[in-house]
Amino acid sequence: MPPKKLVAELKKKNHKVFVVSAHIHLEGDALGSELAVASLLRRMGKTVYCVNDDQVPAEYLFLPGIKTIRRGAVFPAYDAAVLVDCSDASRIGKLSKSLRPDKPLINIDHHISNTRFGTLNWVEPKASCASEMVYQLFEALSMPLNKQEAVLLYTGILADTGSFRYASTSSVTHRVAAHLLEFGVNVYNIYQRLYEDFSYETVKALAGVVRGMRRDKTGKVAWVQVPAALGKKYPVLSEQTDEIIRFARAVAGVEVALLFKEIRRGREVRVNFRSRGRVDVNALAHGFGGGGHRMASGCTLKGTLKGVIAKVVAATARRCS
Ligand SMILES: [Mn+2]
Repeated sequence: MPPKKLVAELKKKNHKVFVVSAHIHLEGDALGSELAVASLLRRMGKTVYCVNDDQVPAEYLFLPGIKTIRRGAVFPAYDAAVLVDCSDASRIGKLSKSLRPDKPLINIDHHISNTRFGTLNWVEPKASCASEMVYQLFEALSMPLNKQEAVLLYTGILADTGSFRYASTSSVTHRVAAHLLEFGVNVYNIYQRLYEDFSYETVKALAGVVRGMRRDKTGKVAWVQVPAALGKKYPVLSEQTDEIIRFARAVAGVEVALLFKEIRRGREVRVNFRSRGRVDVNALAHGFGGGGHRMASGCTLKGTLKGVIAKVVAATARRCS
């Protein structure tokens, strides 16, 4: 449950204007928890601005309230800021520069690598996702959920648990999800929006990425790559990290699956790590300046696609041996 101090902070009368944000590379949990927090605060009588440095992926445009999100690099004037699903303040991108040191910064997150960057920190590494935590925030404030908020939180849970498959899925997760369904959430509709709404061309491109899968000589490390040109042509490829990486993780004998996405051609590569359980990929990503969870993590590295792959695969193979 959220710390009492955090609940009190949200309630403070002199906190009239809130800004709410989440990490770049927006996905279901970031968006679901951000919009649900914003909705909660508005119902408490606050003025709320949702601002993100990154664009909203197409498959999430159905989320209730998605149009209230502004894309920008600067926050408007505010009394308090809430960051959700961020292990570090830098995860909100350029916006982090406009966080005001004289204003409260509320950190709600479930990453084990969280740096406790806030003036108030609520970090639950055991929570399956930030949305599960925001559900508890509604409870702590005795604020009954509405259907829109239930859709947001359910979408966050679905996205971050890999549709209730990952080890982070707990009995709490299922209990929360069960309660959310009581508000009339259409499970099948949300599933289709997230996972069965790709264009024919996109699925063919995805098949090409899977065809390009490689593994090291031990068979413990497998990886797929999305060069910048391909990512630009099919943006979904750079957003559907889990959908792509699961092919590499599905190979028997693989301990760690990797996805390399070239963000800036020849200069910058995003790396996603997924573990089968034995190797702590949070520690692995940490070694490259990133982080995340024990089973799923990421980092961003400078260099060419080829160079980054060689370096990261070698480091990963060492951890697997
Ligand atoms: Mn999350």
